[in-house]
Amino acid sequence: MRRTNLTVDGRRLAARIEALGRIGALPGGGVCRLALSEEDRQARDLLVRWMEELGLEVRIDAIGNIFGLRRGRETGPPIMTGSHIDTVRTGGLYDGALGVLAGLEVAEVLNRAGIETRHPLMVAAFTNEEGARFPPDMMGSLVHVGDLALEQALATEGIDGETVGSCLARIGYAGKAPVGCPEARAFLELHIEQGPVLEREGITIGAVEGVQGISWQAFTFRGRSSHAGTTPMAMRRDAGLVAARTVAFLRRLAAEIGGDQVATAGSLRFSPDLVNVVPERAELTVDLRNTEEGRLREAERRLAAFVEEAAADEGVAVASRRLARFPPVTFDPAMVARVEAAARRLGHAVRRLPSGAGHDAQIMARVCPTAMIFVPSVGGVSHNVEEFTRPEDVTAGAAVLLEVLLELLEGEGP
Ligand code: HGY
Ligand code: MN
Ligand code: MN
Repeated sequence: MRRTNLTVDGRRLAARIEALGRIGALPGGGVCRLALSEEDRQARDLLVRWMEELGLEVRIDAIGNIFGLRRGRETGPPIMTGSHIDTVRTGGLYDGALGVLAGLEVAEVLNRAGIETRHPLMVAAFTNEEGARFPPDMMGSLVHVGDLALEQALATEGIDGETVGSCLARIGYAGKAPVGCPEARAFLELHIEQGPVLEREGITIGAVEGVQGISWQAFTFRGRSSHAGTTPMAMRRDAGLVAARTVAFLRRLAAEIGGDQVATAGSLRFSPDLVNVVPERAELTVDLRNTEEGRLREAERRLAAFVEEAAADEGVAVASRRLARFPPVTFDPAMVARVEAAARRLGHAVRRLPSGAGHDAQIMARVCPTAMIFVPSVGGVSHNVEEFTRPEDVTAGAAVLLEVLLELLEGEGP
């Protein structure tokens, strides 16, 4: 039985998604709003304006996390929702933005209905969730929960040599509010699935049970540059070869570990990167993920052994650097059950599933009861300019978010 007949306005939500998506819009479609870029600044400015128009009290903390507070009858820890507005280079309209803007939609529904909830509602946009420019991912929420020191985050150097601190200051989002507050009573994140499961099964809502473990490493291979024409093959110390063999090994590694194991070589750069010079240096990133920690560790072990042997065979030195490491996370069962029950009350097909992608909820789960709501990604595609979720599914996800938040805001559960 539904507690109210409040409904979200899908058109209003879609309009905000479109408006935000125009910031960093790519010529052929899609969005590029790398963390702390000029595009991120513009998106942040728009979000802050929307929050202020909704009467939310805006606070920006020292790592640039943006929080919009809607007061309740009682003070104390808020019920928090939200996600991120930074994107990868080939981003879409929905990854992150949906969760933040659906949170604004919930605030607007409550405003228009003149409802004062028991607990405060807080809508969050965490800094640098993607980690694509400045690893690790989920940086803003990690600092928020106290598992990454602010100084260390600010000193982080990005793939372009800039630091988080200098970029944050440049875009004007090195906020005055101390990091780590407010404590949330609970956290609920709406997000696109970014994978094929819900669409393949014709299901509208995912009640996400947890997030798989993530391991990001950067490998630097150092050989010797030499002439492509005069250097006999047996004399080469080809850093590029070792990197390329490692990329090929990843596919075999994922197949042999099996199960949910995935392995990705996302970035590979040679130096001096010239057609007639054997590469003296190769820099490779590896992203390994698994729902089971033990298997993820085995994948890391086998990768390290392969890299060691391949480098030794070629007389190449290798150094590795950890960019991010998150164990698998299980969400609060009662919160997951609330998502499932709310979806059913609203008449939507729902199933439980793990998240293949990392999310701020994965980090917030360390400090409060947390869960996620998924909606389908057309073609299972994301981190791709073709990313798309049907409007009716966007509206359904926001409706489930509203339904569960209303329960939490009136004090049921956490
Ligand atoms: O990498 C991830 O899973 C997320 O998009 N940051
Ligand atoms: Mn995301
Ligand atoms: Mn993403």
